[in-house]
Amino acid sequence: MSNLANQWVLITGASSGFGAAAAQAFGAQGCNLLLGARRVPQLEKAANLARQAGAPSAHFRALDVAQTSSVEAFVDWVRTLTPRVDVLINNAGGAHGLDTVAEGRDEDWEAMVQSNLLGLVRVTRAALPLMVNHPGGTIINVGSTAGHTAYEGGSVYCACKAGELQVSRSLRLELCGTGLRVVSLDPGLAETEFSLVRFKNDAARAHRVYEGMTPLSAEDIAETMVWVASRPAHVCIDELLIKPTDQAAMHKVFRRNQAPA
Ligand code: NDP
Ligand code: 8X3
Repeated sequence: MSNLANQWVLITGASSGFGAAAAQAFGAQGCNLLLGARRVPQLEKAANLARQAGAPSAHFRALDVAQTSSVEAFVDWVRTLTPRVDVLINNAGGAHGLDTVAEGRDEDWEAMVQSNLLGLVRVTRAALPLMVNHPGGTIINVGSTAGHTAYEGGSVYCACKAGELQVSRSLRLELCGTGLRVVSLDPGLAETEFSLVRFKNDAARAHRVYEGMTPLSAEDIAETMVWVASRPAHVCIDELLIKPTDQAAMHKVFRRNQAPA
């Protein structure tokens, strides 16, 4: 039996991509799930798939990490289901636009800061009382290669993910001695709804991001989340960069069958 069996796992951004795949992967380990995101029908689908995968329970509720009141209501609801959370996955977020600073829009910048950065600290603050003093408990913060390397058009998104990394480092220091571990899981290109959101539902443009290369899948990341959370209690995977083999660096992506320029 998995050492994660019967643990309680809270996943933000569980309606698609990494979060939905994580619900299934932790469900397959016998975990109880607490799923949040704004799109409730997609959350319900993720919860059903997680139950089919083996989750003893999969609960879901609307959550907007950009709103403190929504985060607090969500965690109050969690308290009615369980007195403890063993694994917190701060995954909600994404990029909005690929504009230069000169062309950037306030609404895109604000949405990115609110979800990727402030959302992460809000959810963590609210959930921590349910986590402290559980040796082996795990907080997994989803960062990005964008938090390590800046790229044109990525300014605010890259800043948010660099912020995620520093928040994770601060939190690890603050929680030292509690038995809780803090992991920054930083993926490269992964084909989810990420690019569709970034390019505001322009499916052709989103598709081109992964053209001719083999990106990571949501399942690759979910499997890695299970791995870090299932290490022995004394082992903390502090920071983990995970990229497609075709992506040697942010700007070095090997693409097959590309017409010569
Ligand atoms: P998806 O777009 O598929 O998933 C994003 C998830 O975040 C959705 O469930 C969405 O739910 C949720 N979300 C966004 N804003 C909010 C909000 N304000 N409140 C609650 N939930 C929110 O993309 P990914 O699965 O790829 O992205 C997951 C995380 O991984 C993000 O933080 C992203 O930045 C990061 N990442 C992605 C990479 C990639 O290449 N795909 C690489 C590196 C990191 P809903 O819209 O229903 O609220
Ligand atoms: C998502 C990966 O390279 O599009 O964080 O920023 S990237």
